[in-house]
Amino acid sequence: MKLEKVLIANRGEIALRVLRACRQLGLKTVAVHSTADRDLMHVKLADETVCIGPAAPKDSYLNIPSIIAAAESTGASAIHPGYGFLSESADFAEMVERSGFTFIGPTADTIRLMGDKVSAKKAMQKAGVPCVPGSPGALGEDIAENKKLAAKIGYPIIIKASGGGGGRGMRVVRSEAELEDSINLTRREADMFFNNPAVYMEKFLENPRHVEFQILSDGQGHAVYLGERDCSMQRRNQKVLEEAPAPFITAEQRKSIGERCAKACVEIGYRGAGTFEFLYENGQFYFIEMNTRVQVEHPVTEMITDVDIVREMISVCAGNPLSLKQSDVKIKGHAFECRINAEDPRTFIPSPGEIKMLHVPGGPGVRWDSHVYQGYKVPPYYDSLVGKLIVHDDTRELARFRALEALNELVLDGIKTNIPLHRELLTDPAEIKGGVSIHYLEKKLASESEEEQNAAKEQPQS
Ligand code: MV4
Repeated sequence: MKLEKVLIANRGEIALRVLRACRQLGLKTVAVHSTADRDLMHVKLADETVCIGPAAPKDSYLNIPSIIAAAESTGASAIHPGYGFLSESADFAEMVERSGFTFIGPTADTIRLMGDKVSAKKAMQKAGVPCVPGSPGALGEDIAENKKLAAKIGYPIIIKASGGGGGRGMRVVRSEAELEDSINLTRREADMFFNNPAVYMEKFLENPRHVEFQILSDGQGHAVYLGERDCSMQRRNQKVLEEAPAPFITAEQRKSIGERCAKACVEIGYRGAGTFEFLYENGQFYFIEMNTRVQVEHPVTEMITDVDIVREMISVCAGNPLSLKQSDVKIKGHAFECRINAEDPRTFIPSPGEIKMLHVPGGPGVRWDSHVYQGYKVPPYYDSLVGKLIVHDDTRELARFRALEALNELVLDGIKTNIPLHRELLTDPAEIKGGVSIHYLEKKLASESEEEQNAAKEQPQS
């Protein structure tokens, strides 16, 4: 290992996850934190700590000069960005490398390529990854031309901002009459939000699943795929419950798509951990975006493959060749991850505050990835994830039982959490069957609130 000391440019559970991987590799750690995060668990455990600014993310976890200065002053050799914050900022990766540190992730050029959804799609199409049918590139100004293109693709279509991603800057178009206004509106939003007016067109898939492939690649000609995850159970682009492998995906499909993703990584010289996001509908995979970071839900893949994704991403970014071959990757059993959020289980309003009592579940096949402890105060400034409950067992049904048992053992009092929602989801008939679409949860919540309103009308006195 050519690295000695890693600065962790993140907070919460992922900062602790990265710290654990560093310890496993014999690396020293530097925790940088905001003034609101002095009490974080990984700050207590790190070899060195640096306060990089006030609570507001733009003044601390998004403050590039502060983070680089902290790396400089502590003599760190590398920076791990975690997820969110600066993890997919090409400018940050570039600044880190120019300042003489190793960025634990792909090169700035790769992040830029994938951050621009039009160039990402072109690169993946060229590498043989199946994509959603759509415009060959960014849309031009000629409306007659765009109408022709949309007619050829077939309505409904979706207009997406090339600089967007993760569900921001998109508009569905159901008929030619709406096309011109929709393109113009999406363009203006794209220019405002992403400083890039480029938009593109795709066939709109009405009821797909979200299935993503995890890859590891060393940028030295070796890449492996670690199978796929199903992340369809989401609300407003926030994933709630993830699993691996994805229900009803065959070994042949896994191999076929996985091999194409791995080959694409070799072709673009990809370094680190990466995720290919697909929509899956009627037995077909359609690439939409690539994430160039470690993801929240990486543990479900770790559980079914026994590969330490975070350790491996650090190792390859330190310049080591991939420590495993594709033939070493064996998918075993089934895993679920419940994202436990500090929020009202019905309204989803964040619920920061002190954790008065905490008891975490345990036993075989149970993993708790969390930075919180009894007496910890969940601050109001950041996202509401307080822990991830990950379970593994031989079959999907056994893993589901295990998740329910573990949720029963879990005590997290003092703040509101979405634990009741997870209980509800893991006993939902459609979830038991598996393979729900990306719209399932929102439809379920809408129909439940309608039922409640009807019940209230029938009994106005209560
Ligand atoms: C789509 C789509 C349907 N058809 N593209 C939203 C997040 C962004 N990563 C891409 N998204 C979508 N792209 C086509 N051609 C539906 C969505 C979508 C979605 C995708 C994955 C997970 C959740 C979603 C929720 C709403 C819409």
